[in-house]
Amino acid sequence: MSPHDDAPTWPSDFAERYRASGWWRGETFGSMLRERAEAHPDRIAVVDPAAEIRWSYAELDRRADRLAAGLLARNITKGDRVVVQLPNVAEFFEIVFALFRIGALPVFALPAHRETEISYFCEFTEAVAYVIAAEPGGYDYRELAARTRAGAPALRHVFVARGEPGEFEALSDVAEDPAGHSAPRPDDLAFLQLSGGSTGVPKLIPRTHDDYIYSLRGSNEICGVDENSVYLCALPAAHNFPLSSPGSLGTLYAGGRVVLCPQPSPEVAFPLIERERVTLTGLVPPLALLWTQAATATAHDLGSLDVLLVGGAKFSEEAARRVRPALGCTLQQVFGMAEGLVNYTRLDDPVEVIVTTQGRPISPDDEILVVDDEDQEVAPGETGHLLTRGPYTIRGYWRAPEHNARSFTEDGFYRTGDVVRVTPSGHIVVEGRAKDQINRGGEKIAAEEVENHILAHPFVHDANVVAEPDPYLGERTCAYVILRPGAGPLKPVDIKRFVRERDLAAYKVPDRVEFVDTFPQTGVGKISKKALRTAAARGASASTPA
Ligand code: OOB
Repeated sequence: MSPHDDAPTWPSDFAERYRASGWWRGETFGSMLRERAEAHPDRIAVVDPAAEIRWSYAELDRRADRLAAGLLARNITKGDRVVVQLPNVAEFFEIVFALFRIGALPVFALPAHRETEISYFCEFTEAVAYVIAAEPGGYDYRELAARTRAGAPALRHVFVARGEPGEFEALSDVAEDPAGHSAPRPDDLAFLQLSGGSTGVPKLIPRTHDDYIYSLRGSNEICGVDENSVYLCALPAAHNFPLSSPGSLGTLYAGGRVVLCPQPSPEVAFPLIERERVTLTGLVPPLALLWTQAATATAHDLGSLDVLLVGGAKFSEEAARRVRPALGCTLQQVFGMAEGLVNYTRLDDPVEVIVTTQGRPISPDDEILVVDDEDQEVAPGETGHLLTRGPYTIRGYWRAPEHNARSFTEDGFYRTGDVVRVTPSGHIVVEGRAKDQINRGGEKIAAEEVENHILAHPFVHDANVVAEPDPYLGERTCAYVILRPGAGPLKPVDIKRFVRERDLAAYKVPDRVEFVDTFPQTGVGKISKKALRTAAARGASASTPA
């Protein structure tokens, strides 16, 4: 099966235009790393302070080559899927570039994912390998791997990148002397990224070398990233924001230095910023708030920091105004999505634009439509649904034809699910969301997914999950639950525990559970999530979380 049967791609006239405009330049991640290693072999590419690792470009290139050879020897080849679930460790880049080089596709799982998510990724993508660290943060991923393998027949290998491999193979034992192999083409898929999603299971986002590298190059230009940049990777490395906006891959593209931060608290990050002379980093709004508070009292020298990117969820104007006074750097708001489109405020935008908008697109070829419920464009400046199409926005999810028919218009625009307006200066302001999702401080939770978990409880008749305001996270989850008649005595914590025990990412466990007798309905008799959200907002201010 050709990759294009799995993933809809750009029509040829668009592809030709994107090439002719110089957006797609025929680069691949494999060739990019090789070129940087040849141009400046000794410059440091990746710093992993916890493991005292400092890999030069030549070292990273050599390691990726050797690992690629070992993967090929294990019959992992072009187009194969490999689930990568690593904390912020140097080996993340080693394995990812090795996979890029042979054209195998990393599937980017997050460290928070548990058996529910990982088995789904392995089964759905028919992954042949799964890469973990043994027990970062005290959680044993080897046990998770053992459970996952039992239900995923295609999974032939589990590689342990850090720590005791136990019954599995250490990643360091995989490396071999390189032999020749064919390289992927620039228009081949490079990896599968995860969608935040609003459906029962996450969808997979197919990105090509051409399109993703263009988004890096564009981001670097807008964010001023060059070979002198030092990027602190504070968010989970595999997420699209710290990966590419401009993130660690953008920094490596520019020949700069990536410093891996094991966790994003000011206590861990500030000393690293001082020691490594970090020039830019990216944070979700709750962390940006925490950092601005901590910065006023810190003894660490944060003077090297030029740019703080904040995105993943709406950053309030009040918080945005505090960034420069507290951290002494320029704020860049980022409104992006793993499906493609990324917007940035520009470094030289007026302060008012930086603190009140979510920026404008990377590319002159990013097409933006703001439409009403009937897909008709609204008047300029009016609020509506954001649709987009462009040189680094996918034309469809991987192996999801039915879903694609809903998430994309007939002429290929992606329905972002975001509700926005565009200012006269062309900047986008995110006003809300039409998709059934909770954005918990940048972590996306599909309501339907959590509802399905609650519905599995034998005492539950029906469940609805909505967002409610939270002063720190922006939003948190509230589950409204109707119990079956005659159900035994049940407390909200019992529902939470039940969901937690289903072995899924902890951030998906509802923050608050409320039992009700009925759900509010709309005029046509459908359950009104809008009314539930209003009720939740009242409840959130009236009660502490159950
Ligand atoms: C980033 O990517 P995803 O795929 O986790 O989530 C995308 C969604 C957007 O559709 C929007 O609903 C929300 O996250 N979002 C924002 C936002 N940035 C993302 N909502 C309001 N304001 C913002 N600044 O979250 C992502 C990917 C690349 C760069 C930055 C963020």
